[in-house]
This record gives sequence, C-alpha cells and structure tokens, in this order.
Amino acid sequence: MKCHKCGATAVIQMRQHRLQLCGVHFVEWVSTTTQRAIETYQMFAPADRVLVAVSGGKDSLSLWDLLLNLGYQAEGLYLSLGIDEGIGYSAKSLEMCQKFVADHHPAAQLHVVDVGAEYGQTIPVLARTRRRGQAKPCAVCGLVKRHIMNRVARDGGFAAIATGHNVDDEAAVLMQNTLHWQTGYLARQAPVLDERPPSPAASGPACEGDLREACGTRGGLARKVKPFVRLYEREAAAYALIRGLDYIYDECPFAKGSTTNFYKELLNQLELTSPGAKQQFYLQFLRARDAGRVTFAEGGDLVLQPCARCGQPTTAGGLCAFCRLWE
Ligand code: Q46
Ligand code: ZN
Ligand code: ZN
Repeated sequence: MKCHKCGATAVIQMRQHRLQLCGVHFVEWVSTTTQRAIETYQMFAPADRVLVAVSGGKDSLSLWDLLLNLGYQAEGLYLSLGIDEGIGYSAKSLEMCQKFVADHHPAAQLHVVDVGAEYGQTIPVLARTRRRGQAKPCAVCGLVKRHIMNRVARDGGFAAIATGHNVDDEAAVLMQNTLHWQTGYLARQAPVLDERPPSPAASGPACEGDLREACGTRGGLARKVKPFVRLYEREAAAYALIRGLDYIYDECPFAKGSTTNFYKELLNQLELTSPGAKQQFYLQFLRARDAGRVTFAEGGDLVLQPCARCGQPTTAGGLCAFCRLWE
C-alpha cells in the first residue's frame, strides 16, 4: 500500500476519501483538514487565545498538539473528576496530560481544576448523594464540566473553548437526536456554539458561600468550537500514534454501555459497507440546515438570567443547576 502523495509506504487508508498516506503526509493532511474547518466555520483567529478541554485521551491531546503546531495560542484545561473505579482513571488521565506537556510542549500551559479539592466532593460522590437511584454520574458530571469550563474560559478571557469532538461523536449524537426527533437539539447541534454575552443584570451578582471562588465574574456563555468535526475517530488515534503522543487508552469507566457508544457502533457497521456514510450523514445535515433546506424549531427563545450565586447564565430564575447541586 503506497502513499498517494509520495509513493512511500502508506500507514493509513481512508476509504471515504479514497486516500492512503504515509506518516508525514497524513500529519500534513490532518493539519490542513483541521485548519480548513477552523476557517470555514470561523472558529477563532490566529491572535485568539483558545482553551482546549483535555481529558488525556487521543482526541483532545491530538487537538491540542495540532493547534500548538499550527501556531495557535492554545492552553489546556484538565478537570480532575475524582473517578477511580479500580483503574485510577482520573489520576492516570491527568498524568497523560502532564506527560504530553513535558514530552512535547514544555512551554504550553495546562490549567488543572480538581473538583474534589475545590468544591468538596468528587463527581461520583456528588452524583451518589444528589441523584440517588441513577446508576451513572454522567448527568451530574456533564453539568459540572460545562460550568467549570465556562467559568475558566470567561475568567481567563479566552476567545473559545475547543473540544476534541470528531465526526464519529457528532454523527452518533445526530443519529440519536434524529431517531427521537429532538428538534431543539437538531436546531443547535453545530461545530460552533456562539458566545452569549452576559445580560446587563449579570454585571454584579452577589457572590456568597463556599462557591465564591467559582463566581463567573464575566458572566455569559463562552464560545465553543469543535475543530475536529471533519476527522474520523480512527484518524485522531492514528495522528496521536504517528506523532508519538501517549494517551489514556481506557475510556471513562462510566462511558461503557452508553447510548452514544451504541450509535457509534451502528454507524461503524454502516461505514463498513458504505465508506463515508458517517461523514455524509453529518456534513449533509449541516449543509441542508445551514442553507435553510430543512429547519428545526428551537423550542422558543432561551431567556438567560444570571445565577444569583455564581453569576453564570441560567434559564431558571434564582440559582443555576450547578449551584443547586451543592445546596
Ligand atoms: S460524563 Fe460520564 Fe463522561 Fe463524566 S462520568 Fe465519565 S462518561 S467523564 S464524557
Ligand atoms: Zn507520503
Ligand atoms: Zn450558579
């Protein structure tokens, strides 16, 4: 199998693009594809500071590596969730992020927020005490992660939060939303979620209690971007391998048996017989919706108000869902 660009031995075949490449040309192709996505969707500009949410996995570390190599001012944010489950998941994943910096980008800045140390309870403990009866802590975890990421991005003056979501992730979510006709989600699913500025009333919320340090003084919702939306999961893994990035192979133990993984497997079955099916499904959806050929109702305008405690936007009056968790 030969590289289509230089004739050297190819290390990867991408059937959906009818393309096979050697290591050097594959890294170049990933860079170009990602840069094009950043420009097409106007994610951020070269002068912007970007906060990359890193988990120690292949997608987020590959994204951080690539953005730094492309010359972007990308800083990492790792949230230590306190998940052990007999495999030391959180400890290992933090180690991978620190190793990435030490081995590949010693000048890069990694911000670490330890949820247990900073807020008093780890995610599994918080989920157990707050949502009794639910087997997995994912709902609580998602809520906490969104809140802290937004706080760090707003307080640090970052132009955007970048996540390592790829075609596989987005197509699986799209399939799930389509099968359930979740029109509100279908209206919002996008490679870029625009910033929402703070409402004028958010300028001076009273900070109280133990969460004073979490106060979102800048208010509003940070811009969120997904520069890998045109990359398959296996391509992010191949990139990490070729670049020599160590990453945590284990998924979060609570991800096992998740609905998203189920849809990913279904789409992979489809991809076997129809190369490119995942990509077509997702990208054609974006094209059709953004051109107005299909429309989905958002379910009314979301009115965001500042949380009375932390100042972050919430659709409910009073305390936001994050602050209510700690009540
Ligand atoms: S939500 Fe659930 Fe993830 Fe949190 S508990 Fe693990 S699987 S990390 S993306
Ligand atoms: Zn080549
Ligand atoms: Zn709040």
